[in-house]
Amino acid sequence: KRLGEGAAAARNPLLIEWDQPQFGSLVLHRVLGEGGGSKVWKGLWKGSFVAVKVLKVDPGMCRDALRSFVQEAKILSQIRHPSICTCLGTCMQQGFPAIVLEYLQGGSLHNLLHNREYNADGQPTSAISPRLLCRIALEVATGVAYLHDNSIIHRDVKAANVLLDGKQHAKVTDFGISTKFAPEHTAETGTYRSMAPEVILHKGYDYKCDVYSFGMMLWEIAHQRIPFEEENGLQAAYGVTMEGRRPPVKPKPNLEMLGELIVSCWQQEPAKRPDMDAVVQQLIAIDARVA
Ligand code: ACK
Repeated sequence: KRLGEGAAAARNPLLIEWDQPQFGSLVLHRVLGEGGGSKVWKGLWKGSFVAVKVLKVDPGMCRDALRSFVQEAKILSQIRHPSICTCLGTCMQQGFPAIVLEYLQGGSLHNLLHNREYNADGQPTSAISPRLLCRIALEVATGVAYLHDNSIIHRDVKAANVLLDGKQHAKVTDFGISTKFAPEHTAETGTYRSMAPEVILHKGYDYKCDVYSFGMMLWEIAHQRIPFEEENGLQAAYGVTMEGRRPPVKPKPNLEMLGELIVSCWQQEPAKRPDMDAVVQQLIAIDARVA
């Protein structure tokens, strides 16, 4: 398949922008995965691999899916940071709305933490170094802090939305439900296990919902386990909101220093959580001390 062919886009009522005519030479190779109404392809453009996120357009598609895809494209094309997956261009042609992203070959942080090889005793065959994990946490924190500085709330900070490049540097992705800050956000969005209580309860929320989700991701990094793994998403959400429950904090060796930060990030009261700049500062200090 080739993108960017067909001047029909110009006559198209759904055409939002066709801002990157140079993507005419982009070739799609294979599907990397699907989810949330879009498919991600691995492609080749000007001799480099790229990831192409294509909205699945079908007759039953709701307007919201298109709206959030356009929102993601807009947000991504306005931002640039070493810890955010770079958007190389967008194409909003009917039948083929697509976002072209840098290709990140290292897989997701979720995959790094949870899909490891185990020996016959159920022990992982190799340990992930605490240094690498602290560096990844710091990189994600700088990416989210950058978003907040640019008035963007990610709203779905979690290990599956952090991808690693060839040198295992972390980049935040998936801006499908990100939003420009407005004081009265109430819509429920995100993923139950990592969603802040105020978001689950449809209360007003702000940047601090990302701090909560970051805290939950930090717990996942420090324990290399899924939070509330014995419960389904709804049970976890009930425990978090109604009972103030959180997973027990007992970090793996050499990651104990993350414990206090985790607890401060997921406080019930958003105002008591640190802002992302403070989280970055604390992670810099931890990173310098980790063995
Ligand atoms: O977890 P994964 O291996 O990484 O599977 C998902 C899949 O596409 C559906 O989202 C992968 N993916 C998303 N964006 C990129 C990217 N920029 N580079 C490489 N893989 C990506 C994601």
